[in-house]
Parts: sequence; structure tokens; C-alpha cells
Amino acid sequence: MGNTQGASLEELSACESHQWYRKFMTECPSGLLTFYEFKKFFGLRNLSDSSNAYVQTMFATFDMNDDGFIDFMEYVAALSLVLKGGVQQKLRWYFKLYDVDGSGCIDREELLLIIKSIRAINGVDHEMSAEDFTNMIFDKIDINGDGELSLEEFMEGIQNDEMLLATLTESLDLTHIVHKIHGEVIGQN
Ligand SMILES: [Ca+2]
Ligand SMILES: [Ca+2]
Ligand SMILES: [Ca+2]
Repeated sequence: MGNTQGASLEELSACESHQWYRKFMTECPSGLLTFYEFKKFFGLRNLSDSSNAYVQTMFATFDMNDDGFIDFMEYVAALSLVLKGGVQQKLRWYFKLYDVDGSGCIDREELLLIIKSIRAINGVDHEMSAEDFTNMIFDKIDINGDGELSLEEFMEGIQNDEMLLATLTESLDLTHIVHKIHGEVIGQN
């Protein structure tokens, strides 16, 4: 916890914050976004079970105080991370997202689950099976070979491999969804 809080309201201009606030309050007048509203907000409908689990994990990483709702500050922190965060900041966030059980390491099953979910959401065909892809990542970046990826292995390994970095960056489906929403918000002016 904690690192995502570095991305705060300050990183968005006053004008942008105002637009985001309007969008947020229009979609969510109570000021607290539930998981159901979150999915509606991002237009995520008819998800498979694994995609739903992925989005739920994403929701949980945005819900920084774990109260089951995303409030406006958490929403802004999430958006500024997705829209403006640097590579390091994003990788730390991915790590938290992928470490489903919060053990501090990503094991093979967690990675496989995430890759399958991302593929299901994106709906694109891939040459490599999710299993092979997971194994390839572990072969490349599980440096001490203990079958788990530590934060260090993950950060180092991904940053030093252009292909993995590009794949991971593209795979955060939320980015383009948020960009789409962002475009709409700007377009309202
Ligand atoms: Ca919350
Ligand atoms: Ca774990
Ligand atoms: Ca390891």
C-alpha cells in the first residue's frame, strides 16, 4: 500500500480535476462508487468469470482504504496513475494488481490467471497460449528460480525487456478505456 498515493490530485491541473469531478458526480451522485457502478462507469458488461475477477482485483487496488467504495480522491489517484504515471509507478501498481493474494510475490498461478483474464477482456487471439506465455515470463525474470516473482525481479525484469514491457503496458485494458472517457470529458468543453 501507499505508493499509489504519490499520484494525487496535484498531478492533474485544476481544470482537469474539475472536469473529472463533474464526470464522477454525474455518474455517481452519492460520491462513492460501488463495484457495480465501477463496471458500469467503464462500460464493462457481460464479463466472463475470470474477467470479472480481474476487474474486481483492479477495483480493490483502487480502493485504497478498503471500505468497498471508490471515493473521489481514490478515483483521481487511479486516473492520474493510469494517465500520467511513470513506468516505475505503473509497474509497482501492476505488481500489486497481479499479486492477487497479497503475499508480496507473484506466483505462476496468479500470473496465469491475470494473463487469461486480460486476454478475455481484450478479446484478441494470441500465437502463444497463456500457459506458454506465463512460463516464458518466469524463465526470463524469475532470477533466483524459486517459482515466485519478487517486486525486485518483477521491476528489473520487466524494465529490462522491451517486449515484456510493451506487452504489459498494452495489456492494462483500463488505459484505453480511461483515455476514451478522458476524450469524452475534454470533448464536452
Ligand atoms: Ca475507498
Ligand atoms: Ca501472491
Ligand atoms: Ca523469484
